[in-house]
Amino acid sequence: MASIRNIVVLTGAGISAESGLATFRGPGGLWEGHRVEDICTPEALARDRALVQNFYDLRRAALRTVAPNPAHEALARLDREWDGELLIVTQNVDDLHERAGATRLLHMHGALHSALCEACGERTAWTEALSDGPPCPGCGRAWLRPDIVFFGEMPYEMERIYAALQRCDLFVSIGTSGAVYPAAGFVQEVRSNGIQTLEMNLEPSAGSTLFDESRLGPASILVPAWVEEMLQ
Ligand code: BV8
Repeated sequence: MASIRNIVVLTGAGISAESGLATFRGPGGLWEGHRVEDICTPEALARDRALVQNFYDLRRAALRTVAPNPAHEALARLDREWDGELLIVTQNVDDLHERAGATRLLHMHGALHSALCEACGERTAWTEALSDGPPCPGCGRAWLRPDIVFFGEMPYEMERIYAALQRCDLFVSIGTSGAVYPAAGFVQEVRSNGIQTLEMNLEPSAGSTLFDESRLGPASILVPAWVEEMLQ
């Protein structure tokens, strides 16, 4: 680990599971009762705006009922104390990384706590419901949608992510099933540059065999232990 200066950490729904937020593809998962295609696509928003808006209104409201867990706290500690480069790339749309204190962070699939205006393109911090069609703070028109990257839409800040992947010495994946691209392809991207890779997950992800090391177990145990190792 001595030669490690620059780290990229990818997180998925599994890091928030112990905070009480449902993951997507596990039993009782978020998509249960809904087909992903019915909710998380531009076509779904056009076809049944109320269904999609309500789905995200419920999840945005649920943020008030959960708190960061030791895994989020540990990554925030690494953020504070790591003097090399660090970028936390989260697929999650919850605000638990921020609330734990992480700052070197980006949401590649958008955020529940942000709204996007389909009329003027402005993105605004947002905590309330969108179903009742509130006016956009920028242009005043009632075309706000969840600032979420739907399937078929381009994830945010891909240039910045790939630049960080090119520069890093260690790529760590935490709590993701490796089912969704392009995030699931990042490990492949860094392997070709001989970068060290570590996965921490409750069970082997789809890409487990691509990682130099795979630690299985709950993030609230594995992540604090790993951060302790890195900061020694
Ligand atoms: C795009 C929105 C291109 C918010 C989401 C090949 C190449 C490129 C693209 C594709 C491709 N094949 C198909 C595609 C298209 C598609 C895709 O990947 N489809 C999949 C289903 C095959 N990808 C896209 O459409 C992406 N866009 O590619 O654009 C493009 C090019 C040109 C022009 C335009 C576009 C957009 C993808 C983003 C979609 N939005 N979410 C929301 O509703 O939340 S995806 C959704 O899944 C979430 O963001 C979530 O984060 C993400 C991934 O899920 P995970 O986070 O991994 O969660 P999951 O439940 O699956 O797994 C949890 C894991 O945690 C499990 O492994 C479990 O074991 C573990 N776990 C559980 N508890 C714990 C734990 N681990 C540790 N501790 C615990 N306690």
